[in-house]
Amino acid sequence: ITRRTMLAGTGALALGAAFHTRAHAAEYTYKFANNLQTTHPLNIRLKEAVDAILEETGGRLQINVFPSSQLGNDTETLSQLRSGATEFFSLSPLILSTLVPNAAISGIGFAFPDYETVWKAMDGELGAYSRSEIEKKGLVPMEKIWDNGFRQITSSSKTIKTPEDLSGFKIRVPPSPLWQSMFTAFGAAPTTINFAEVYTALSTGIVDGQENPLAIASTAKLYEVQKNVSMTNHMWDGFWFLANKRAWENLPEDIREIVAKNLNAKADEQRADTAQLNQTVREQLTKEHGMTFTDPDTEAFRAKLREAGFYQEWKEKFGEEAWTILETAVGADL
Ligand code: X2X
Repeated sequence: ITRRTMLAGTGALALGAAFHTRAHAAEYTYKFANNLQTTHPLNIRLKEAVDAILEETGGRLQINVFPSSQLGNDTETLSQLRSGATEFFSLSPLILSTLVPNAAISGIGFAFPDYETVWKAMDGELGAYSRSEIEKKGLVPMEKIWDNGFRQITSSSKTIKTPEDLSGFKIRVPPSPLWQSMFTAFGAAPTTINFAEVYTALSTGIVDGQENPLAIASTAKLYEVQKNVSMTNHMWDGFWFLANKRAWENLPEDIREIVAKNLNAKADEQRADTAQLNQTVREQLTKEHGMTFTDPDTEAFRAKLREAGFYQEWKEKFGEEAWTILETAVGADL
């Protein structure tokens, strides 16, 4: 072999190696969709998780996060998850209930008195029951649910002090029969709108109010279109981290273990962040964004649901097994 051929060969090898390194694409490239702003603790911790997963899989699994409903609204993205067009999606149990009816069991009004009871239930039998219902419908839930928080009612003008103040109140609710049922039981006029369209619906006056944890009122800048907050704590809500079954099983076992380990580990950090934010952001919403807070008698709202037959209706819908698991988890008859 002449000297020139050897040099050419070495050059080609070097170029090839450089090309391979530069163009090294992950073996698996998956999408993770969610409906929250990049500033929400869910996206902050999720970014850390996907970076750790890329690192620990040696670059084999790249998960690209699409926040703020970039791939579509919640209803559309749930369809994408089912078809495999999107491989991962974080979704409220109540919106998921359009596919998995009994997943909404964790959203029963006033079921959880505090976060201690929430996590004991969701990391215990109630969470296991919910995940088994989700798996029956062909989706793969990660073990630990992430936190959304206790939901509060906001309005553009009206102060919500008593259940009677909700009479005829034009309130947006997420796409879920349980939300529709709850606010109908309150005597309000609920309108189903996906979260991606909420800010516009409030700013144009299509609805006068909405309900969400304070962390979302802050990160979604709802304070720009809402003036009052009524701390009803009417429901705890979370985000199941869901995978498309085919996409999940397409991953080698060692990669699946790394994904589950990191997502479940970050759940604990996100729960702490979100609870803290829901605690501290009230002062910021008041002082920096001029929101007015009301701390109503929440028992009056709970009594209104009972009088309207809300608990009886949902006990019948969910069935004895699920209802018993819920009442055992919260340590009370609802
Ligand atoms: O749609 C909402 O209000 C939100 C963001 O809280 C949920 O995903 C249920």
